[in-house]
Amino acid sequence: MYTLIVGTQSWSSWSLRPYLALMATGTPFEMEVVRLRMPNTSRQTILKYSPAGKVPVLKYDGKTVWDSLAICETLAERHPEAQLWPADADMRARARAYACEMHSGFPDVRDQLGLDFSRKLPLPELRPDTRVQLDRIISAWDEALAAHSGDFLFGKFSIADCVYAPVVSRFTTYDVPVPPRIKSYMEKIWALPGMQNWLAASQKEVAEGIV
Ligand SMILES: N[C@@H](CCC(=O)N[C@@H](CS)C(=O)NCC(=O)O)C(=O)O
Repeated sequence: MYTLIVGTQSWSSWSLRPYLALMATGTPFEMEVVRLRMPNTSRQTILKYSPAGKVPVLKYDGKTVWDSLAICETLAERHPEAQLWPADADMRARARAYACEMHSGFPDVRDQLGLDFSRKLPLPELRPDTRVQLDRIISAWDEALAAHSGDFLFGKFSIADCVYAPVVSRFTTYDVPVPPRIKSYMEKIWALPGMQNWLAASQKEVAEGIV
């Protein structure tokens, strides 16, 4: 049995990624939510789960895996039947490049368009670096969607989609203008049961005044 420890769902983009991957395996799991941005307690609470002091964290069989991408990779290895990466080696290499580009990049998009999962907010005046990074995301998605038939970046749902799902939320929150192909991709991501669960949890956080 897996336990996934995540952060406040309205804010924790990193947590959403392995949650979607875990949902795609179809395996039952439990989830614990740590409240973020609590100056005196968040870090201490997370340290009880992982020495890295960050969420997400995956626990299973007495083992601990931290970092969203490491968790996704672990799930892909443990659940080959879920095909969390494309079966074709060349496509898999590109899907990994997409995932890693997001995992290690786009700092200005993260900074200026902060995740606020269930809210609608005005689009701020974008810094030049943010604009460049947004354009890169849009052109990378467009290229992948044009190259593969199916609903997702590499045809079938994969970790590349998990990694970009928080960006879909940011684009929706700030109403970032996107071309039709990207809009339809975003709708497919929003239709995932995991996204709908996450949205309901975020709406509850808003209603309860947690965020
Ligand atoms: N590279 C890490 C980043 C994890 C991360 O920054 N998590 C944030 C929440 S989204 C966190 O734990 N913040 C709590 C803190 O910094 O005290 C990953 O991919 O999991």
